[in-house]
Amino acid sequence: MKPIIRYTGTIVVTAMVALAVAHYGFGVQTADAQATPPPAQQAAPAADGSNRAEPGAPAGDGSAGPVAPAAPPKVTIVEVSCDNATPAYTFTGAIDGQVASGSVVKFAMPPGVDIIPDNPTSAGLEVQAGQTRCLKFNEDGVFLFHSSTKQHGAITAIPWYDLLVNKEVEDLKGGNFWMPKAVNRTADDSDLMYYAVLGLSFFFFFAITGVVVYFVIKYRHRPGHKPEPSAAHNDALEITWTVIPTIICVFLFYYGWTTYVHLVTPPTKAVEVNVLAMRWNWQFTHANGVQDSDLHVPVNTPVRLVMTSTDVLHSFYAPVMRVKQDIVPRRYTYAWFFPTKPGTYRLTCAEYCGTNHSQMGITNDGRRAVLVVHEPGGYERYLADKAAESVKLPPDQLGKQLYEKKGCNACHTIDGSARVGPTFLRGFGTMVPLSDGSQVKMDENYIRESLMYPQARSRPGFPPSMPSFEGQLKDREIEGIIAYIKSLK
Ligand code: HEC
Ligand SMILES: [Cu+2]
Repeated sequence: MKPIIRYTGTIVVTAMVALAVAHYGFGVQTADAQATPPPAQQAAPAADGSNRAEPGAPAGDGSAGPVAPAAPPKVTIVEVSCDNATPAYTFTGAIDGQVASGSVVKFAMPPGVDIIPDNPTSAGLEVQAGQTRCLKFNEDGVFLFHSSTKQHGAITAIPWYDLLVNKEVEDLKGGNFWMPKAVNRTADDSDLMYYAVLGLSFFFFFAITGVVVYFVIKYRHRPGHKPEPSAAHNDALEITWTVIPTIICVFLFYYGWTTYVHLVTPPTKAVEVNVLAMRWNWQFTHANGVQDSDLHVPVNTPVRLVMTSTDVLHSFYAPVMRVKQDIVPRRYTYAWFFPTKPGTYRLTCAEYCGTNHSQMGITNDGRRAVLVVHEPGGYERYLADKAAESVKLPPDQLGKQLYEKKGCNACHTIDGSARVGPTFLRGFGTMVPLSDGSQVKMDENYIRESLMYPQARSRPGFPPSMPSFEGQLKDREIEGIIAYIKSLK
């Protein structure tokens, strides 16, 4: 037989045998058909005042009239018995802390340290040295206090899901030198591939380099040493260096291929979240209409992302999920994962998308957008509580929230300085100079037009870079933004 036929034949036969062994012997589990069914999508805004309207607090009487009310300070801190309450936190000193609104906090003050409220809002927040009290914080807010030792402190009550969002990301806890930990069930397969290729590379790098060094020394030129004649060929050697690499390549191909197919094929039954990427912010929309700039998902359920962009290429990247997918304007791309562990994880844009690419998803207080995997039941609670929250917000508060959550703050400021776009501070009611030399009054209509058709009028010194928010803001939300800009005097 000609050598060429012999080699090709050996490779083909070895490849087929290896493929058969890989498939029948070690076939990886694919298809997620038997995955835990997703929790019944509850479209439940149910604004039945979750845990806010507490008996202790005077009922907010619902009718928030248009007149600026000099409302009496609400009683928002209520004492409860420590016996039948499970405290979410325990404070043992005069320190700053964040607590979830509606939760019970236990104060166990050591001798010599007591807590004295600083202002009327903090009424009820009194704990004497050596005393133990359980207090319930019913409303969001900042409660200031000082201690007899003149230390100042603040307890901030925020919605429970914001507490999760503010948590430090835990990607690196439990990770290793090569990768952060994996929280996606399918990630095990792709991690295995990574380590297999890495291990093989290490092995061959050191093996080949070692042999090269050894031969260089052993067969170096020296006086009286004759080079040996090269062998024409060596069957045993040739078969070895054909068969072994072929087996390795086939295994890498087989696992790479099946893992890839699994990674890009979402199960049909999954919790779906719509992702809208824009310069420089995320907008995640859930089944019941709740929108957020952080991604909240349930644990032990497949999650499918349907993603698009309003402007340029972005890329969704959640390292703990081992998922990275480009997001392209005017088309949908998909990603899916199966979170296995509740926690707060990193979330970034992995495609250069302009000046503030590295700041994408950053909030006013400098926090980055995160991926929150909820405990069982937490995701449904999040959807309901979040929906209830946006219904009861006053317009300017809603506007402030949108200003941050819709990413206006990536281009605008509220402190008087210009960024990519003009500042909002003291803008309302002023005359705005336009590129064509004319002027326009910044009123409700101008703001609305700027949001819907940003390029309708251009302003000198600012690039026409604002994305259109047409179809992305409800009327209530547009009014909220107007109210917020009005309030910035
Ligand atoms: C990618 C950057 C960018 C983002 C994001 C952005 N804007 Fe703008 N915006 C601009 C620029 C640039 C201008 C000025 C030029 C123009 O009108 O096209 C502008 C103009 C405006 C104006 C007119 C103000 C004036 O003084 O002329 C308003 C109002 C406005 N934006 C509101 C918003 C709101 C509300 C959001 C968030 C929902 C937002 N913008 C998001 C870049 C942005
Ligand atoms: Cu981006």
